[in-house]
Amino acid sequence: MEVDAAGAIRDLRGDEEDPFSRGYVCPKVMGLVDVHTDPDRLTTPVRRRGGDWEPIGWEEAFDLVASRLREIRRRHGKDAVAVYQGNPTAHNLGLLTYGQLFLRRLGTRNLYSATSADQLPHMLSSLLMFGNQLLLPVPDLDRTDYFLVLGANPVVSNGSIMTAPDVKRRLTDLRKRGGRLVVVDPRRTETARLADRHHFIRPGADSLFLLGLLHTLYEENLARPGRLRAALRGEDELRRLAGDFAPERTASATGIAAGDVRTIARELAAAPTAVVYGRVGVCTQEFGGLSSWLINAVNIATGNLDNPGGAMFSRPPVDLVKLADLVGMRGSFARFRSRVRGLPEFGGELPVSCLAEEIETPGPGQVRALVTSAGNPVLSTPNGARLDRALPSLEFMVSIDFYRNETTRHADVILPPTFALEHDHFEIAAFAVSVRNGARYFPPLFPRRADQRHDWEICLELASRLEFPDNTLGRAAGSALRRAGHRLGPVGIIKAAMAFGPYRRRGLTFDRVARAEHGVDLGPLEPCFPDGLHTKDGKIDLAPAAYLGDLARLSARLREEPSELVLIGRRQLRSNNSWLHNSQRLVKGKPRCTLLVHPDDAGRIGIATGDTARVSSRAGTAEALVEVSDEIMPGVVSLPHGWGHARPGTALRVAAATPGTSVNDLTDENFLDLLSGTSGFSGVPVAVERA
Ligand SMILES: Nc1nc2c(c(=O)[nH]1)N[C@H]1C(S)=C(S)[C@@H](COP(=O)(O)OP(=O)(O)OC[C@H]3O[C@@H](n4cnc5c(=O)[nH]c(N)nc54)[C@H](O)[C@@H]3O)O[C@H]1N2
Ligand SMILES: Nc1nc2c(c(=O)[nH]1)N[C@H]1C(S)=C(S)[C@@H](COP(=O)(O)OP(=O)(O)OC[C@H]3O[C@@H](n4cnc5c(=O)[nH]c(N)nc54)[C@H](O)[C@@H]3O)O[C@H]1N2
Ligand SMILES: [Mo]
Repeated sequence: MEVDAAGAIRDLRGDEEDPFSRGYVCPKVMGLVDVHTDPDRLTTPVRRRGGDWEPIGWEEAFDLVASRLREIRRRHGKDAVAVYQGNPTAHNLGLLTYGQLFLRRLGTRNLYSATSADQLPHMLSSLLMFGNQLLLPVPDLDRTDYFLVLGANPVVSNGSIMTAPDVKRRLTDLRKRGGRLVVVDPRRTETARLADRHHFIRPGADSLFLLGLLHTLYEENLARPGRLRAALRGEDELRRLAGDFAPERTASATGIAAGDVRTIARELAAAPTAVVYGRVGVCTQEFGGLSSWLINAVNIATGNLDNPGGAMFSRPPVDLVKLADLVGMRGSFARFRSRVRGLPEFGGELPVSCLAEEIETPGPGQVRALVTSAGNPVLSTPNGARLDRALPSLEFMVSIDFYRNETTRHADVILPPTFALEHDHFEIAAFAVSVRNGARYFPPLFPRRADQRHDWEICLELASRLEFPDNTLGRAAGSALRRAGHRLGPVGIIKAAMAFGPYRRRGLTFDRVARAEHGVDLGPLEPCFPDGLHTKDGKIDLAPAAYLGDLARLSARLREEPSELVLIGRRQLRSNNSWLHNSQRLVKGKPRCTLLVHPDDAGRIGIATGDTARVSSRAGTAEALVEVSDEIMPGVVSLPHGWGHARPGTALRVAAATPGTSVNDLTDENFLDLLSGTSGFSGVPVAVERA
């Protein structure tokens, strides 16, 4: 870090001696510096009075929030208080520890998070096949000979459920050592440009493509599950059902020629090691559940699950899988259903697609209050516009966030935590899904001011005030919790968790990690099955009943006439979901929130680059700037998410000057993966015309 005489940050550089990142830093890093110094960032609590905001003290803010939430719970029951947790939770030690203590212990069924707008299908397949929602397979990127990427763009996203700093170099290395990269995506992405081959696929058709791969593997007698064969259950069933999905039969629905599918299947089987990897594009679509299952099934059928160069499992120093087992959180599915639409619970949470209707629909169990933490669901969830309209009807809303943005502007109180550069970091989640085992601790880069609070302190304080009945005994218990929490802190929890971790015998303690200036390298991934399976019978279920039941929905879709035009998303290097657009240096340049349209479609519609198009879906209408390009598949248009900063009442001056359009004013809360409840951001039917 370079700091000038006035104490301002001039430059941030990577750590070249970090064995893991080798000095690579994401281009968004300077954006973090901008957030740190952003005059729009809140550092003290604020309270809304009508359209005006006034700063208040922490004591007053905590009192207000605790008394309002208590009172609403007393009148309407626990389910009347909903919770939404956003994406930064996963990288925030305080929110992963004390955040869960407060938010999950509110005891509401109306628990929502970005999970159901993201990786839920992967967690579901891990639960149903391996017995624990956190046993997430990770591609062994540095050792594989064949990398088939479906619905992911790691060159831009930097890898997701695949911690792999400088993924671009790793992909180039793969090809240098003679390996092959094949990308299947409705857009010729930045990752596809590095690939040996790229195939367009119709959005939502991945499960048909994957069934075509399985069909070929079985029909041509190429399936070789190898070492894990004895641990498999349901192989005959899988083989039988794949029999119905010959690639010749599904080619028109997927847009991928049968010959190409067969070639990929043969290459997967012939490669010494190979791995199929799928991310957001295969999850947030109509058949996200089936897709995740089938990705695992292909990796198993080719003998690549849990073997070097295939899909493996990280072993982090904080063993989340084991901890989840210990505290009874190995996962759950459809234990209960949402009140209004009957969508299934997963891991104690309900799909975020049903949050708005749970607020709007009267009756017992109606949501009356909302706590949001590190999330911006108005911009990031399907039909965010409907949620935006529903939020003002709440009796009370509190947001733990340092921005007054499209969501938090509806709050009655905003409790701003310190920002990432003002607290320490110990990545639990990232190393749980890392392509190489490791650990790293970062102390804070800047001290916080005395009047600032960390996320964990805010959550601990609210838990202490809310957890117990409002009597003398309750208050004593609250103080005891507060004292214990402050004594332990988030690091105390890490220390305790590491004492249960897999490296304790090798003497890896928190202090050792903290002292290792460049991080600790714990070596390549190692096989862990069948011992590491968490299923009751110790086997991998290749044909879970939930998926078999969902195949009829897929077959019905195969018979339907496809929509003429469908919408997908697009991640961009200088954005991170909705919250880095208040950084001038990240938003400058030509407008990026553009609607990509294929030249054939543009010609038919009569629009050209630079025109404004009106896009409409069942959910709504929005205008967007057109960019004609053949990098997008014919019949598909793409709009990035996280934009739409023109809403009144926010305090984001830079973002408001380059607002863009929110794609989630077009996505549809009724268009989703009905099996898992995951939001459908890909393949939304739309109409486009010249505005
Ligand atoms: N159409 C479409 N929609 C999508 C997606 C898509 O691909 N297409 N992607 C989906 C995915 S994968 C995700 S993960 C979700 C993300 O959905 P959300 O998590 O709801 O949205 P973010 O934009 O990440 O909002 C993060 C919020 O947290 C705040 N914040 C940042 N750091 C911290 C912190 O340390 N503490 C606290 N308390 N607050 C913090 C920011 O100010 C911001 O308000 O969006 C989903 N929405
Ligand atoms: N720069 C940047 N980095 C990020 C983020 C960001 O916003 N900006 N967000 C972070 C978050 S929260 C996450 S979850 C990760 C996500 O990480 P990734 O999943 O790698 O990122 P995406 O760019 O969403 O990749 C999804 C791809 O799926 C394709 N796609 C869409 N529909 C389909 C389909 O039906 N089938 C197939 N096969 N492909 C489809 C899209 O064209 C896109 O290329 O990235 C993280 N990193
Ligand atoms: Mo995400």
